[in-house]
Amino acid sequence: MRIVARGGKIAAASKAEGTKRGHFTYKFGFLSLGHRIGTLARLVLNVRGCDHPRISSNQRGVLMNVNRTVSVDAEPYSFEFEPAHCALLIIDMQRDFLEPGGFGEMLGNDVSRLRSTIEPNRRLLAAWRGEGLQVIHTREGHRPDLTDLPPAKKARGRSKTSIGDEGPMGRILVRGQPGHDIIPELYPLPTEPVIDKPGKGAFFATDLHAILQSRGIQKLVVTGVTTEVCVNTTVREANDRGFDCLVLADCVGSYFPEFQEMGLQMIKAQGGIFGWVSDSARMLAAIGRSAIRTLKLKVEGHE
Ligand code: C5J
Repeated sequence: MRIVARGGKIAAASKAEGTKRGHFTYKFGFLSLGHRIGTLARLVLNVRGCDHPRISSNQRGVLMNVNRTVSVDAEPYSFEFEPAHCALLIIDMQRDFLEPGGFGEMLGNDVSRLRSTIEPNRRLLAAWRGEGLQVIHTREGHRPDLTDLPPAKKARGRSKTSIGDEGPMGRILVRGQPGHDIIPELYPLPTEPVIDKPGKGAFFATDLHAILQSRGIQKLVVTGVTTEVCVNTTVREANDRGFDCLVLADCVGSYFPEFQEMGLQMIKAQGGIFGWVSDSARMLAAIGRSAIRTLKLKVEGHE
């Protein structure tokens, strides 16, 4: 199937080579024919006369060729990924860490410090979903009977209330309690896996690795809280398992400004010893560029 623009209208022409590698039909094989034609029609009609970086992901629809390489300006050097093999991994954006009365506050932290991460994550998530790319969420927490809670973790901090105790948002850091849930702004869609993890790293005692392998994911864009604890631990675990990780600085947060700074430095230092660091603006620009490039090639008949 070749889609071409003619006089502002879309014409679709069947071709014998329609399933060839690199061809539109092949690359969008998971979409129905009607959806593909409708999507490209919307794309062409929307993009004509638009300044491309300003096209919102809703306007664009499923624009990105999922097998094309996207290049994001990052440190220590550009991060490149094929959208089909990359997932957005959002770490622990739970009420227990971001709202008063939860685990974060119980440990003596000012939870308002994490709230600046919500809006960049929300915009990124909308764009990512708009392109039909993969999203995975994690939550830190424990079984209601606390059998997966190491006594050392329960005792740590020596605070009056600890994990499993009753708080204003239910039992602290316990699965199924209101505080354990993800904040409404970033709430997972039913199609997005949610990894419940008992530890700081998202690979420890979870099926995250199996999910990434079964979905052919090799690279991760990592966001969430907190930068130096669960984000860093997960990036290190992922790195040791052979995944490339890009951390977006404005989409990760810490209760401590100095840990935010050093948590990011530690990832990208020494030539990217654990991964790459960029920000949501540079990622959104890269997604926009890739979508437009794909569209131009299609309209010009190169794909
Ligand atoms: C912490 C986390 N900070 N999600 N957990 O205990 O980073």
